[in-house]
Amino acid sequence: MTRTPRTALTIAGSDSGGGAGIQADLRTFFANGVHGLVALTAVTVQNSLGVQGFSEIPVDVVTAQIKAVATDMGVDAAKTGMLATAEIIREVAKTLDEVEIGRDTKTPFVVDPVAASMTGHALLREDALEAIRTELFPRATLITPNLDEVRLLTGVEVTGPATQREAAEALLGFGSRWVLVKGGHLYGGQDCVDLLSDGREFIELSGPRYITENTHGGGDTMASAITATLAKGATVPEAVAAGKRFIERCVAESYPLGAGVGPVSPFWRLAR
Ligand code: PXL
Repeated sequence: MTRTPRTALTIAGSDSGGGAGIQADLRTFFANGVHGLVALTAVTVQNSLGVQGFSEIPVDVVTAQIKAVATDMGVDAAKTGMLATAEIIREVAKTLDEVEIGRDTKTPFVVDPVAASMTGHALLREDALEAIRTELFPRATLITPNLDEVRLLTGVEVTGPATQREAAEALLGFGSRWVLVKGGHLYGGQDCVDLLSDGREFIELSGPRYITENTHGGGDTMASAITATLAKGATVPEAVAAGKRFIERCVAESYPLGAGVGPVSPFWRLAR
């Protein structure tokens, strides 16, 4: 018998194209040496050209999945991705309190505030954005918005270091312990600069920008790598630095698939 690995739970949707959502999360968890657990929230119908629609999982089934794994197998860190509806968000928040996952517990909780796919298709019903702010952010150890999500959540248009810091401060106002404002969508610079802050420290993380069209699942993969590293006991700054290194390799080794946007590749380690 071998040693039992740490566990990470993803509460997120399925991507039929296999590049984002729980498929990205599970690949990333296993590639980072933790056992992946899943509470499925929605089933999307999509391919490389975009999302054709989605159907949410009944809310009691979502929360039952969380309770089933948390009470028996134990969760060392958790993350949320696509949550689909305000009702799912509210019930997930309550359930996380019950099983003691979140910023004031021993189990770190990462919120990736997924609102839309890269091609602009909504992955959240309209009233759900407010629920993310009020129900999830106060329970989060770390939130990981991209610049589109920053604009939707705060109204701040990030155009450089000063507005990136302004966005971080505005987002921390919703109550998460840490925020990572990802600068990858800020085109123009040679590097991708992310800003991590808890309101006291402001840590800039800079890395190379790889020129590729194939970045589907990038946000999910980075948040999952951070979550896996937290599950292994790292601090938030350590986990974010590790997540950034991981996503850089995944983007560098992304591949074309279908006529549209191909996926990042979290299996670069295993393939070598
Ligand atoms: O990358 C955001 C995302 C999250 N979850 C699911 C998705 C997508 C993007 O398409 O399909 C299920």
